[in-house]
Amino acid sequence: MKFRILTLFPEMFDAVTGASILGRALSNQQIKIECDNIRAFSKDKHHKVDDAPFGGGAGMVMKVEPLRDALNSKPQLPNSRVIYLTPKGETLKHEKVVSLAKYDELILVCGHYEGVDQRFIDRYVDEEISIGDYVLTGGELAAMVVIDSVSRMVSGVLNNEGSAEEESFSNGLLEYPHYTRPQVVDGDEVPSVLLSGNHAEIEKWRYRESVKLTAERRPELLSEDQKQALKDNFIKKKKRVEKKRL
Ligand code: 4HQ
Repeated sequence: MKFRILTLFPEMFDAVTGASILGRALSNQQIKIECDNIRAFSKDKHHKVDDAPFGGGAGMVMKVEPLRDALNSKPQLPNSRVIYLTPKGETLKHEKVVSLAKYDELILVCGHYEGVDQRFIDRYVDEEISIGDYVLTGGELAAMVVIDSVSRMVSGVLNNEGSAEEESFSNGLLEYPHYTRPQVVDGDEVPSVLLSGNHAEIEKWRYRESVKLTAERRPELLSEDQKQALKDNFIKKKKRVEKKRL
């Protein structure tokens, strides 16, 4: 997977190229990150990349020509997508991350100031993506979120091949809680089922914990079947309590 970034601040991407899993994916050539500095494509003597908005108002708008020339400075791969990061875009979700991982190249356009001239978006951008309902100072952090989340879906990037599948969202649920050594810390114990060695029971426990947590925090993520199963369970438990009372 190749990530090409059009940005005014290429240094910001050092944050993801050096460290941890992405650093390894880069040196293993499973991913590639290339920055093009938009300012280098300004033909203006002051390297101007923005200008005042037509119609008036506060802030500045990024000009079409430097963005267009930065984009066209390299050939686009055949299976490629041009993405503009903006709060107006489709909110990034797990399913979107999975589908973006199918491209050979993602070209991420990072805006600053009030954003970019609409004519650049209309002519060159395939899709607009938002990383959430809040406002950043620029598209760079959003682009890094796309790079990080998409990279870990690229085959071979994660050490543990299963770990992308086991996590939150891959089964549509929030993940069950995790525990590691020691068995007791400050008097707090690990749930005994996890020490039982009974893998069928452990799997059942983890699934129940996932459904419980999802019902509490993100009920909108549960399917109708999962909600019905929770209700049936609740009724069963109530009946058991009533029977004990008799
Ligand atoms: N911005 N998700 C404004 C974002 C953003 C987001 C990027 C700030 C674009 C012009 N991008 N610039 N939220 O807030 O993607």
